[in-house]
Amino acid sequence: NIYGEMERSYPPRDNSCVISVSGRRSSQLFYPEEYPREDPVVMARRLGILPGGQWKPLNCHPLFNVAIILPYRHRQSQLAIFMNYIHPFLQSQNLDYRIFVIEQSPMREFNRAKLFNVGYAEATKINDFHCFIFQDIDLIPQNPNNIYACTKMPRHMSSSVNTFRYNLPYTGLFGGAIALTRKQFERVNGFSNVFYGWGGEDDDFYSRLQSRGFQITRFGPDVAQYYMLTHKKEPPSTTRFANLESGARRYDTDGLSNLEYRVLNHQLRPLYSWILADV
Ligand code: NGS
Repeated sequence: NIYGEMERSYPPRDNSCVISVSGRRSSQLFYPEEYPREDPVVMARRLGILPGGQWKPLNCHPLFNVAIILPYRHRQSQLAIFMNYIHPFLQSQNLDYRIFVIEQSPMREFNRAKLFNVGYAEATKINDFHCFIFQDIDLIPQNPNNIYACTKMPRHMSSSVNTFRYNLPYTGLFGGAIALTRKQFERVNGFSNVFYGWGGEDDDFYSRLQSRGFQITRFGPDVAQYYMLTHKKEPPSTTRFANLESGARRYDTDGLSNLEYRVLNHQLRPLYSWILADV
């Protein structure tokens, strides 16, 4: 029973929301690109989503309070597919949630890890979020039992992705979609800020967790199924191995502790809070 592993955000009380969801089975035939696409304003109104992509159940007390942090640049159609899919998915889990899209300004290479740190920092200014999901927008969770909330241990959520034929490529993979409580995230000083370009930042983060004595957890492969929206592969960064090697020396000095960035723009959009950051 995976639910015994959950770390609740709020104490249970009368009329707490039920966290088990109907066991709709994931299937190999799953094409979220082809779901009917609703206009964001219409969708927000229909589903009762507040400006900035916030929602919580009104007929029961939610058990989980979650910020979903999505780093972003140049993937407009994926973003639309993701939002169209994820709100009904999250609502079926009765979460108190808010979605943040952290867009990196042009010029420098993409820095996924630093954008996660920025998302954490900006979300924390707004609300005392208990749990953070850090994930890529090209990953669509297939199984509604894959609860978008935190577990007692940091959790690798996307261990079963279609592009890997639903296998975990290596034990230390901690990329894609992960869930950590605020406490867990702060304990490791967040992500490293130095990984510009593709690759390695998630491996560094996994080492951070290990160095602080965390064990990670995963749900079973049927629950943890994801569908990856297709796109061109990014060329890997040439500095990633050097950054990984020197990583351990920087765990305490490189991360949330030295995070610097500028917010260039922000908007409460119908389905998410948008933040444009120069990192
Ligand atoms: C490793 C990368 C990780 C990446 C993983 C899966 O090689 O950042 O592949 O990538 N590590 C390094 O480059 C050091 S995937 O096949 O999903 O594109 O997450």
